[in-house]
Amino acid sequence: MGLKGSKLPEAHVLLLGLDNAGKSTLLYKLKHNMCVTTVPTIGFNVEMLEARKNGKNIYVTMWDVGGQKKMREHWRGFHQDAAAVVFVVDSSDTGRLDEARRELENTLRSEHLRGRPLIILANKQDVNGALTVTELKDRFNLRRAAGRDWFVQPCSASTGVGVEEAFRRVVQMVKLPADPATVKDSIKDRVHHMKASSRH
Ligand SMILES: Nc1nc2c(ncn2[C@@H]2O[C@H](COP(=O)(O)OP(=O)(O)O)[C@@H](O)[C@H]2O)c(=O)[nH]1
Ligand SMILES: [Mg+2]
Repeated sequence: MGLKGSKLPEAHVLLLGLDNAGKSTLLYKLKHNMCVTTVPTIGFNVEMLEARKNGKNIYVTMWDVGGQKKMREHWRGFHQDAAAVVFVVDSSDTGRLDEARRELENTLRSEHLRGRPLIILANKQDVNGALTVTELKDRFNLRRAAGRDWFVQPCSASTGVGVEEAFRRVVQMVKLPADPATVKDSIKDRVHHMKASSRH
């Protein structure tokens, strides 16, 4: 969890995407490096992962706030301190690609996320007929992600292929916060707020 009083720099990463994209599977694959059976995220999951950036140890805190419609309004509250956005796409669900693209566009419109790096995970590459990175880039019209660093990484959260690479890319692209103390306080507030709102 991201709440222990560590002094290491901490980067907050938003793990976003439609429900069923594979966010929770990815998070637990990263955390435990094993496949787990997930249940739809009602509230949110948060995991703190250790990494090295520029020769220093850092924590990367990954926030998976759930992709279901009723939770999407809460995404906004997470934007303020985000060091990067990871947007997970089910590359095998071509029927929902437009919906995913619209969600991504909405997310990137947030003032708070201006200039934040974007890592799109073309997940479920193990499924026959899954879109390739090139196809996904075309469908998402990614030339418009101008003004930020972005990268599309193919992966399979269930087999683990590409997952380590995805995490390395995130660590490489995140921007560490200038003032970690301010970030810490707002995280406590946020956890309380999220716990309260996930109860009803
Ligand atoms: N075949 C395949 N299934 C996946 C992959 N990632 C996730 N899933 C499955 O997709 C479903 C939704 O995953 P979940 O992590 O709960 O999605 P979330 O709603 O984004 O958190 C689950 O049945 C997962 O087992 C993947 O890379 N390949
Ligand atoms: Mg989930």
